[in-house]
Amino acid sequence: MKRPIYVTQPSMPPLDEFIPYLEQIWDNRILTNGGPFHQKLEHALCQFLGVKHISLFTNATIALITALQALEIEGEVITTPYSFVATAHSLMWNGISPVFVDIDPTSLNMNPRRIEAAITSKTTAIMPVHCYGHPCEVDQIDQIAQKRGLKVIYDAAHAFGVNCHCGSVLNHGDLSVLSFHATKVFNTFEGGAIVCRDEAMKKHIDNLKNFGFVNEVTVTTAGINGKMNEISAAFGLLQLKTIHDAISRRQRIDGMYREGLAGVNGVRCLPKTDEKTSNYSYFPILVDAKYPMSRDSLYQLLQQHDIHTRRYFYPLISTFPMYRGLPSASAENLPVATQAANQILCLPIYPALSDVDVARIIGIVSSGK
Ligand code: T4K
Repeated sequence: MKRPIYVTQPSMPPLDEFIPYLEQIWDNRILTNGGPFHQKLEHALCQFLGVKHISLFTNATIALITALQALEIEGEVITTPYSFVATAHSLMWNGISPVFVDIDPTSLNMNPRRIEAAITSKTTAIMPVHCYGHPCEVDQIDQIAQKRGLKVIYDAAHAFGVNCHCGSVLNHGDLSVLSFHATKVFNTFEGGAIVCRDEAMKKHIDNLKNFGFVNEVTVTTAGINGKMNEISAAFGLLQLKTIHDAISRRQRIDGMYREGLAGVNGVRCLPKTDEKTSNYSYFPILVDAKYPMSRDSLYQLLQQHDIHTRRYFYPLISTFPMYRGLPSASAENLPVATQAANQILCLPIYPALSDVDVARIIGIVSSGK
């Protein structure tokens, strides 16, 4: 039976290659709390990603919440409405008010030219998102933050292995947060991480993710339980072995879509990136009025073919009930994000997606039937 096609599917190494990892876990009976696979994965990821310190987490949402705690952020934080809802929720869980600024029409990342006008006496930080794994305008954002004395926490949930002009994009800002959810380029079933540059901060974050314990009898902060378990960490180590192949396969699919959709009236792809500045985690298209049907009709048409796309990120975070009353949440303040949310469609992209299926998707999008 033919399987449905999803917007993404996790990369799954052969099961028999995972068995030896499970045997070790069964053998030593350390299931969590910073066990041997956890230590190994932190080390391996620092090397692979080109970052100094990494703290593994149970998921990116808890990591974002903890990152804000680690930097003692309060008051207002400037962020983007064009993201997964966890970005703004992490602020709310810390009693912080999100202030939404519009996005850039080309990259769909936070528009740095909108930041300064949104700063008030209560602003303490900026939380941009490297949307679809495309680097934000990091130099401009970091410069504004420095000039105005603000912290920067990058939501880098999509940006595993992504570089900008000066190396890993994860080295920008005060902290960066990755997601290793099943739907991501690199996954540990559920998982996430905070990247930081100095050892004292890494210790502080490790302390926060372990209830605030510094030793058996001493609790110094009101921490949380954010630890990654050993099965997830072992799965991550196994995934790392094939990550280059997985990203290359995604790059090929990206190339096929770009070529196949180039002449389709009313369909726009985001600017082409290379293997340094992209991990090809998503393939977003913008469907405008020149296309023979609406974005939602195309979404439904694909569904009729058992192809399940996603409208990341529609609806905008700023339209959800807990945010829509904020002054910065109005559609007039966010015209570019509002338009993008109404036009966006993320097409399937994952290593196991065959060339034949990619060609079939291109055919449906091109012909509208
Ligand atoms: N910041 C940003 C910018 C994010 O995008 C995210 C998460 C976060 C923070 C928070 O990270 P975590 O706390 O999750 O680590 C998905 C993911 O659940 C979510 O992690 C992700 N962003 C978001 C963009 O996408 P849904 O509701 O679209 O997921 P779901 O379950 O509908 O999955 C999409 C498709 O993937 C399914 O149609 C089938 C396929 N799939 C999914 C799962 C879970 C599989 O084939 N296997 C699976 O195990 O949110």
